[in-house]
Amino acid sequence: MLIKKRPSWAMAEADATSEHIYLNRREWLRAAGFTGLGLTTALTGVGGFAAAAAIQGYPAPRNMAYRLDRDITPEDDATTYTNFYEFGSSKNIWKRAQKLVTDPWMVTIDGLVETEMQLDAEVLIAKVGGLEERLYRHRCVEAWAMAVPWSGVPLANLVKLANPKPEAKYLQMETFLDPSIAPGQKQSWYPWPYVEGLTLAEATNELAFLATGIYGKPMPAQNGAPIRLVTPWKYGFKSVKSITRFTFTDKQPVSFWEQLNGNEYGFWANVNPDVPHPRWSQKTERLLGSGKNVRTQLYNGYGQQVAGLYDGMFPNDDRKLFH
Ligand SMILES: Nc1nc2c(c(=O)[nH]1)N[C@H]1C(S)=C(S)[C@@H](COP(=O)(O)O)O[C@H]1N2
Ligand SMILES: [Mo]
Repeated sequence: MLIKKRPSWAMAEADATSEHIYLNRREWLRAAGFTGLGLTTALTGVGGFAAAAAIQGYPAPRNMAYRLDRDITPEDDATTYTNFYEFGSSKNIWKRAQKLVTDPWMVTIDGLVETEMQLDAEVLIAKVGGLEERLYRHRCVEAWAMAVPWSGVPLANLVKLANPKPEAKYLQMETFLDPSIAPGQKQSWYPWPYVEGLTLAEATNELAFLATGIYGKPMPAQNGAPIRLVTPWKYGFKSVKSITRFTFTDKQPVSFWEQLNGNEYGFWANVNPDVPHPRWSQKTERLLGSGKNVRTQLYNGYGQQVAGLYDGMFPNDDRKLFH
C-alpha cells in the first residue's frame, strides 16, 4: 500500500539486514543432538518458560462447506508474494521473515474477559479444538487476490474460551513488536505494533478463522506464523499476522492502516467492487499465479454468510462498510 506520509528517502530495500544463519530453538536442539519425543516433556517448565512443541495436526481434514470458484493459487506464489510490513514494504520479504522465532510464542488474552490468560500458541490451539482445512478466497485492497487452503480453528472457539464480559463489543488483535528482528518496525512513522479489530459479531461469524497453517503445513513465517487471522469477506489488511494479543474491549479498535490513513483504510473494509479505493478501482482483481483478471464480488463472494451482520447499520451511507 502506498502511504503518503512515508518519506521518499525511505526505500524498502534500505532496511535489508545482513543475512546470517538462523536456527530456531528446535533446530538448535536437534543440531545439538537432542531429538525425539522426550524433548518437549523434558523442557516443560525449565526456567519458568514452558517449551511448547509446534502446533500439531497436519494435514488437517478439509471442511467441505468452503468451496472455491477458481483454482487454488500455486503454493510458491502465495508464500513468496506477501504483505508483512514488519519486514519491509515490498512483497519480497519472505527470506527476511525467517528471523521470526515462533516457538515458543506467548499469547495474551486480556481486557473485558472473566479471566485474563497468557499461554503458548500451541496450548491455546489445543484448547480451542482440532485443526480443520478451509479453502478461502483472499482479496487484498491493492487488487491482487489468491485462493488458498488454510489450516486452523474458528475464531469463535477462542472467543468462547476467553469468556468475554457482557460489556465487550470488539476484539482487538495485535502483532508482535520486536524491531531487532523486524526491520520495518524501525521505521518510526508507522504506528507499530500492527493492530486490527472486529466486532464480536464478526469475530464469532462462522467464516472468521484463526489460521495456523497453509497448504497442509504449519504457517511459514512470512504468512503470519504461528497464528493469524483470516477474514475472507474483508480486504486482506484486516487479516492480521503473527498475533500475540487478543484484547476484548468496548471501544472500536483503530487499526494500523486506519491510523496511518483513515480516508483510505477504514475499520469495516468489507470487499465491494462498486466502492472504489480513493486512488483506484476495486472492480477487478489480479490472481496470483495466473495473472488473470477476474471480477471482484461483493463481500468477496461471502455475502450469504456475512451480509446479515451489517443489516441497517449505515442506512444513509452504506459506503462506510466498504472502506
Ligand atoms: N502484522 C501484519 N499483518 C498483515 C500485514 C502486515 O503488513 N503486517 N499485511 C496485511 C495485508 S495488506 C494482506 S493482503 C495480508 C497478506 O497475507 P499473505 O501475505 O499471507 O497473503 O496480510 C495482512 N496482515
Ligand atoms: Mo493487502
